[in-house]
Amino acid sequence: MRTQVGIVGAGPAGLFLAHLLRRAGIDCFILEARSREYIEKRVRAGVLEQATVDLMHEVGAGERLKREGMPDPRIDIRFAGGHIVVDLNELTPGKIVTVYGQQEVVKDLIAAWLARGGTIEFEAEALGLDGLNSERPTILYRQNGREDTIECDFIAGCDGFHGVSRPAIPDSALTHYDRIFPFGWLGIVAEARPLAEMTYANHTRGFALASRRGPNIARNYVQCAADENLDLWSDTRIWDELHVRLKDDGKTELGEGRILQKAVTPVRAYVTAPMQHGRLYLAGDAAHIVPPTGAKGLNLAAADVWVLARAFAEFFRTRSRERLDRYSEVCLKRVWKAVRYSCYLTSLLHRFEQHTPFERQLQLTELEYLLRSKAARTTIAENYIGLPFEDN
Ligand code: RFL
Ligand code: PHB
Repeated sequence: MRTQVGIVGAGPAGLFLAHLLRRAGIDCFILEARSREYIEKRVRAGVLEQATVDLMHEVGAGERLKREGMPDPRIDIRFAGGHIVVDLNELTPGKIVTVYGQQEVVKDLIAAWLARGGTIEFEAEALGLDGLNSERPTILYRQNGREDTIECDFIAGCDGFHGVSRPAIPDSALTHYDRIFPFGWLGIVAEARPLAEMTYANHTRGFALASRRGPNIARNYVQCAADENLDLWSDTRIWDELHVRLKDDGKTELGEGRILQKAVTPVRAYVTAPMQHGRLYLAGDAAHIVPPTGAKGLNLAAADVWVLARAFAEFFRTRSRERLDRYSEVCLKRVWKAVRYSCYLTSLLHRFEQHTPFERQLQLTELEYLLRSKAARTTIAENYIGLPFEDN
């Protein structure tokens, strides 16, 4: 079997890429290790930058998003010294973000892809990549207990942080940049009334975040240990911590309800450079992850493949590899800005056990400054709504 671009992984990166390639008349083959049901139910991100929303429309998968996406014109930050309102609409005129679950994005992209006659090989796990420095790299995969190979002009490694693509590159060809924060996030989805606004909290007991997935579906997080034992977190304890940390002392703002899902997420920044090797191009979490505080991971995946699709289109139109050769350099400039921002917000909002009183005081002073300075809030807003997708 042969294809122009072999895509490993049907997460947001792989699916957006497939749509963009199809529009450019480029043939691709998508392999996904998990079942369709599994990836459509995997609860993860929820904040879409406007450029990501625009991309959903551009690939013809934006209809439900338009109806059900929740435009979010502001974010709030609560801390001991007060309540910071970051008015996105005012600070970045006319720009906002949209809350829409990642699994809904994935569902819509899959449905639109299949509706156009595309195929996805589900439960087809890539086992290894070969010939990356040749003209015909191959993907070895297993499906229904059978092993098979697909020959490609190029391979797009969109298989997330734990995939096989990045490890297929000789380690000596890569530089890894890594920062593991000494805590995790315990995230829940609950049938409960969310807070009225997307609210982040810096509290002496730790960070908390109140987001949502619908008018009656809350998506909330509390800072916990990196290796937290979920058995120690009864539903009552979770709700109590959320009320305290979000300064909802009278328990009047945040509704409580049945918890549908509970999981711990690591807080980590990681970047590999370069994001390409021979005829393999990494995109999304396969190449980088960011702490969830900035809500950037899914949006970075979309930005990467937007650049990659244009580079493939140029190659297949003109046989010039000029854009492909610059892929990593172009993406990493934006990636590092998102890493910088996500680490900044993480440092600003979390409790660090090892902080000295001096460092804690600096953190509070930064929050106090944000409360008073429109310029400081504008910096947060400009990054939150997302830096432009750029291809040079
Ligand atoms: P994905 O989504 O991990 O998709 C990779 C796909 O590849 C498949 N795969 C393989 N397929 C074939 N063969 C193999 N050998 C394979 N190995 C893996 C996997 O099954 C999977 O389907 O990566 P992608 O496409 O790069 O997308 C990245 C995003 O998923 C990720 O960055 C975000 O979820 C991060 N993130 C957030 N990002 C945002 O932009 N906004 C947010 O609000 C936000 N909140 C979050 C987040 C991530 C979180 N968690 C759980 C890590 C909140 C949380 C809690
Ligand atoms: C979410 O809704 O899941 C969410 C919102 C904001 C973040 C991270 C996750 O920073």
